Amino acid sequence: MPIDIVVMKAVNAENDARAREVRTQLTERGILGLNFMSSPGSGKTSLLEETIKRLTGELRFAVIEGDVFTAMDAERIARHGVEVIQLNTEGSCHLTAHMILEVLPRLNLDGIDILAIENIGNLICPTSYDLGEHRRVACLSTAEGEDKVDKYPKLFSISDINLLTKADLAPHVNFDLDRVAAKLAALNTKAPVITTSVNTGEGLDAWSDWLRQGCREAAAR
Ligand SMILES: Nc1nc2c(ncn2[C@@H]2O[C@H](COP(=O)(O)OP(=O)(O)OP(=O)(O)O)[C@@H](O)[C@H]2O)c(=O)[nH]1
Ligand SMILES: [Mg+2]
Repeated sequence: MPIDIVVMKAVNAENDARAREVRTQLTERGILGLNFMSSPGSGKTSLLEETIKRLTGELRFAVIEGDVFTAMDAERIARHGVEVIQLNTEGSCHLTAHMILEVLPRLNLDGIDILAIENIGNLICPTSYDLGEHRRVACLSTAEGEDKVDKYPKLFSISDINLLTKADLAPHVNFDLDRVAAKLAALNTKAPVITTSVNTGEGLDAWSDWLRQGCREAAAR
């Protein structure tokens, strides 16, 4: 018997209005706003740490860390001498633009090139909430399995870049990087796909170039 599938979409006009406020504030300052989204443990904070280390002296970062509980990720970022705030949702599976608007005044954004927002680890809820970012960064780690692009397509189809993280683990977890990269490229023809590993440094030059280009565009707005 065919399965009855019901699709229901939430409309969130209030969040969108707050997101526009955030985006305006960032745009006026020439800051590139990034929203990092992916599963828990797929390597968002590790990538941010490695990126900050590599680009120190060239680009200045501020970071908003989203987690359900703990300040662990903010503590990791703070070790790199970067302005950071930890947002705890205490249960909610995503950040909202309202939360970002609330904490923005607490960050010193003078001279900042990139505001990186690490969303709650989750492939579903964050995709429905514009945070006021300019670009959405989606990560998929090899350890999660090849099927995640098919099972959770929305994130990878609305993103501005798709990063295949933990490339160094691919041979150990039966993950065909080329096959998944092709699948992502077909799903989202506008977003580049970059294979990365913070352990080997693979892909981090291309990722840094993508950030540099985004910053040039943000400064020219
Ligand atoms: N082998 C390998 N391990 C990695 C890589 N990147 C991150 N890891 C490891 O993956 C684990 C999770 O990384 P995090 O950076 O904390 O992941 P996250 O996406 O920020 O996790 P949440 O904030 O909980 O959603 C850590 O033990 C990292 O050391 C990588 O490129 N290769
Ligand atoms: Mg993290």
